[in-house]
Amino acid sequence: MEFPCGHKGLVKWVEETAAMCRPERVHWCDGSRKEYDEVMAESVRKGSAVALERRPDSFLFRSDPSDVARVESRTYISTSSPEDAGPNNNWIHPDKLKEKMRKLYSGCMRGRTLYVIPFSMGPVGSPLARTGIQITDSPYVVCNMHMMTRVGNEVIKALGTDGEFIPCLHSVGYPLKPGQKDLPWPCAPMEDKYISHFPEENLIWSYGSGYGGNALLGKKCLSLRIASNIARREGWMAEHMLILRLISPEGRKYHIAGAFPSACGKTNLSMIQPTIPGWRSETLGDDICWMKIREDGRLHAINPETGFFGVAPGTARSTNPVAMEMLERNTIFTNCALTDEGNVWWEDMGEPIPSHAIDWKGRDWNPQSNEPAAHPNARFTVPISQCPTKSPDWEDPEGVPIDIILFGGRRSGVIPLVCESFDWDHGVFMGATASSEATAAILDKVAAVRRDPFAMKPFCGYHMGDYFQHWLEMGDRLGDRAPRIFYVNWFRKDPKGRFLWPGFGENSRILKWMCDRLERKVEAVQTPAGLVPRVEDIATNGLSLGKDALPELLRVSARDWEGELEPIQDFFGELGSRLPLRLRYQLEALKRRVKDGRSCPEG
Ligand code: O2Y
Ligand code: MN
Repeated sequence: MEFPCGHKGLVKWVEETAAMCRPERVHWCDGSRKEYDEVMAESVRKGSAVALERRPDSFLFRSDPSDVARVESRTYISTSSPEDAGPNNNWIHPDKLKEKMRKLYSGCMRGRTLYVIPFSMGPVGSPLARTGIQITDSPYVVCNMHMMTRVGNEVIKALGTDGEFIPCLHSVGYPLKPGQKDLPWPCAPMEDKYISHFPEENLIWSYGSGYGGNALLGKKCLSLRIASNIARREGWMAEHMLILRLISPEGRKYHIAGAFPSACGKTNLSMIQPTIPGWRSETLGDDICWMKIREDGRLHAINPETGFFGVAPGTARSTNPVAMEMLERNTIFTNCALTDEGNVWWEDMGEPIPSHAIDWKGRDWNPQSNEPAAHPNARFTVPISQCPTKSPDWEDPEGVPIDIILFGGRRSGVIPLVCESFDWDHGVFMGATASSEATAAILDKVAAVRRDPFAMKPFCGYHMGDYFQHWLEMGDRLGDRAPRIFYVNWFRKDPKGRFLWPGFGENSRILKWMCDRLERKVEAVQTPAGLVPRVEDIATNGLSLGKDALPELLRVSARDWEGELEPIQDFFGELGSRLPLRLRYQLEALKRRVKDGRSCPEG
């Protein structure tokens, strides 16, 4: 083994890991394009990837049908005490979990290369950045990490001889016997998959899955689950948020951080093209946001990633033209369909349906086939540098000052199109009670409402009650320099089940209203839910909305909100004594407002 690094702690960890996992060789990644091209070429040669004839420098991987998404049931927060992991996480004691996983790791890389990936989340040298070292036996992970993070020698250099790093160990969990033929997508059976986090020692161990959030450990594991713990200890915030810059016709820049559960159009919003004349926007990130209070007393944000790992199905010129342009070259596709021309295709792509394709399982497919050609969680991986709307400041190591925090969810009724919080604590209550309906595709028409506080339910690496408390304390420190908080719901429907709001670029009209609120240009209407726009303050010129649509979108019915109270109370009840008192007060205040609202004639 060759160790291109003078960091004794790192070398020792790599040596010990190699002794346990028994790879055939060890490769230290330098992050170069040459390295990416070689690892990709090897993946093509071995039959794991297909080079796409119709898209320059682009490749298609097909996963094992059992390994297609994050697996929350196999994801653990392993702390000494189960209370610290909270009811929002699966828990096993670290000693027991490590014993179990060491057995799985023993010899698990036989016949494979162990790659050492030094990576930085955030610009190297930024006061907000963190270093990780991922060990993996997956070439797919190496190529994706190249796009999603800053990989290589500059990270090793910045670490020096004793710098701090977060060890991230990953194996697909499929050792090869001598002479055994490999699979295109090796992985372990579900019962052997573990995505484990040890926040007390900033350590990540992942075994058995090669897919996305389970395997690209810089993303959900480090940047959210482990970072949320570090951020709490150190007084900053690691959030599941997009970052967007909106620029007014006068050139005033507004920075928006937004948390939305999956299937709410977070990536689309991060690449919004405003439809209101004179307004522009720039993309800073679509998934993760690290925020810290700086010397000016404001919250500054960076996106620690360098790429997008987005859902392909539904991405189209009509929904996200920016993404479609970005994906024209140098993109890794996973679980999309392959056309006979050597291109990718997916459902709701807005391109003609091919008369024949190879589906994500590698089978012949035609429009009469009973299954979708692309998996619903098929993905693209692409560098931010290719994004046509990227902000020139997307890599600013100091971050951008956040003016507006958005929460949202997908609700067909009750929740208005937009609502401003009365103050920070009320905004935290909005984030804490955020909810979304599973789409009909998932739950066969029954629109079940699920609580997804701050869109962090699967990603908060500690007790959710303590997380709420951390948000409250950040507000105390920010005082009058705190961003303003808004809740949006682009998905309200009329009684016939049709969306009332057109969404996409038109959402800029709602973002503009928020900016007008910051500038004190418009008043708002006080409702039990919060502060809602006056109909006349939303710019609707050029929109073909029915005359009743906007009043309906902004309507807050105390009667409807009464139905929200019990589910919130039940959800808060699950958090037990760690639910902050200040959120209990918020719930009581909401109850009072709803009761008072009901006694109004229009209640
Ligand atoms: O299914 C996966 O492993 C990907 S999950 C993911 C990927 C990119 C951005 N967000 C998410 C998420 O689950 O929030
Ligand atoms: Mn996400």
